[in-house]
Parts: sequence; structure tokens; C-alpha cells
Amino acid sequence: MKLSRLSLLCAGLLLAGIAHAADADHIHASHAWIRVLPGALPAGAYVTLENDSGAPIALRGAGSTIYADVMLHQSSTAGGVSRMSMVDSLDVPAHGKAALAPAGYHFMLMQPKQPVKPGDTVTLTLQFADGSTLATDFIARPANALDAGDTHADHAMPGMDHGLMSHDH
Ligand SMILES: [Cu+2]
Repeated sequence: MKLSRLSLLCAGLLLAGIAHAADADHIHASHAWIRVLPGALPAGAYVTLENDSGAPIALRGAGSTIYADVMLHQSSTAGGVSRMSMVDSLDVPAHGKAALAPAGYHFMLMQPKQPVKPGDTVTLTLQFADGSTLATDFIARPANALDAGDTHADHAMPGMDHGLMSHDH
């Protein structure tokens, strides 16, 4: 487990041309998935992070060898209008969890260098404020998916479709 995670990390670092980053030992990632939208629409990436250390750890962003541009965003709804904004970081509390999930925090993935389709696995290297990184495999899911698909069946939820919101960047 440790070895395969390390080798994934090394491969990602080699491809990205970055050296000397430490593995984020106290962060565990689960339910990592990407919602793939048709055409050139940006994809949202979601993951649950657990911090088993006694101090908060801030997620700053992620890197990818597939997507040229990855940003940390937060969706919010005010007065029935959905919008999203860029955020600098997301704290994973000490001995706690933080979730990137539809209608909340997400990575916005843009400019894929190759087509990504449902069923594909995409590795994102999560980057934390202390300089540590965590290579995490994200499973690509179709546009109507609501979660990673590993716990319960999808069900319809109208109204909060990320893909229908405009991105002016
Ligand atoms: Cu977004």
C-alpha cells in the first residue's frame, strides 16, 4: 500500500518536474471522483480528506498531468442563484474531515491534454500548505453522477448541475 502510493507519487513528480516534496502522511483521501462533462466544459473533482494528526492541514490545490489547469473552487447558493468562487485553501481540521463534494468545494479541472471518459482513472497530486503532497487516484464518472459510486446508487437531484453554470475564466 505504502509502496504503491509512493511509486505513484514519484511517477507524478517526475512527470511534473517537481522534486523534494514530502508525502502527506497524516492525510487520507477517499471517495475521489471526477464528474466528466461533455465537450469542453470543465470537470469537477471531489474527494473526502481525513486528517489523523493533531494540527489542521490546509489543502492548497492540486496538480495533474492530464489537466493543464486545476483550481480550488467553492460553489454556493444565495437567493436561489448558484455561483462559484476561487478559494486559496481549505482547512482539514485536526482529527477531522473535509469534503470536496457537489454544491460545495471542488477542484475545477480545465484544458485536458487528452480526452477523459467515464471509467478512466486520473491521478491528481493534492498539494498542502506545508509543502507535502498526496497522489490520489480519481475515478471519472458520467455527468449525472452524484458521488463516487462506491457506496450507494445514484439518484436524481435536479437543480444543482455544475455543468450548466457559466465559467468566465
Ligand atoms: Cu468550479
